[in-house]
Order: sequence, then C-alpha cells, then structure tokens
Amino acid sequence: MMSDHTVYLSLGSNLGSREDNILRAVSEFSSEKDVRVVNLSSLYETKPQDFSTKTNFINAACELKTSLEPLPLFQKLSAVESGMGRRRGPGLEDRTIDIDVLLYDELEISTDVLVVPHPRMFERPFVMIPLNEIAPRMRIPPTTRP
Ligand code: PH2
Ligand code: MG
Ligand code: MG
Repeated sequence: MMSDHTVYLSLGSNLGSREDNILRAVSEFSSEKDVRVVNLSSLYETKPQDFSTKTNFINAACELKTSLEPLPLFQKLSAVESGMGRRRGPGLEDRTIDIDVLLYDELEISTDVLVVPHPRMFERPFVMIPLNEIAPRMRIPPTTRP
C-alpha cells in the first residue's frame, strides 16, 4: 500500500514544443508506479527571469502523491529530464524540460543535489502563480535556514 507523501513540483520549458514538453514530462513521471499526479495547474507563458535568454517559458506546477523518499524521487525526475534531452552546462541554458521539487511534505532537506523547500521559489512569480492555482491555502513550512 502506497504511503502518501505530498510533493509540489515546478515545471518549465523554453526549448522545442514547450507545452508538449510539460505534458510529456507529467505523463512520464505519472506512469511511475510509485507516483500519482493529483493536480496540474494551467500552463503559463512567462518571461525569463534571472536568465539571459530571449525565449519565453511555459511554466506549470504539479502536485504528486508518492511513496518514494525525496532522493529516489529526485533521481526519477532527473531521469525524466535526461530522457527528454535536458542538457546541463555551467550556467543556465535553454531547456526542453526543468522539473524542480518545491516542497516535500513539510520536510526541510539540504543535500548537495537537492534543497527543499526550493530556495528561490518565493521570489519567482513563474513558480508561485501556478502553485497558488493548485494550492491556494498552502502554508509554507517555517525554515531554519537564514
Ligand atoms: N527557470 C529558471 C530561471 N528562470 N524563468 C522563467 N520564466 N521560467 C523558468 O522556469 C525559469 C526562469 C531556472 O531554472
Ligand atoms: Mg529551475
Ligand atoms: Mg532544475
């Protein structure tokens, strides 16, 4: 029986068929047996923020239920990114798909690869507006980080 952790993700694409990329990523991780997608926001076209690119993004937020612990979940999401041709350079690069873990239950996680809550989410309207659509009563866990 699947134990239910609640996870919120941010998805973004500014390369290729941006809407299709978002929907494909959602369908790929929702077909994992340990992952259930329970909510997906509208798709928003957004201007690049903190990013020297000309291409607008499509962004969305998504709520999952999963029995996976944070790192195994993160690894599955990274595998979906790689499978969709996501390339990583030294800086920010245009991407077919970016899947970021925003929140995992009320956990605070700080490892080399994964920091939750996502440290920049609150200053990013392209994250908070879609998130607010699917979780209007969200209460953000208090953080001990400076
Ligand atoms: N992602 C970033 C940085 N800037 N801007 C928009 N509009 N959408 C994004 O998904 C985005 C960004 C880093 O991942
Ligand atoms: Mg990102
Ligand atoms: Mg990312």
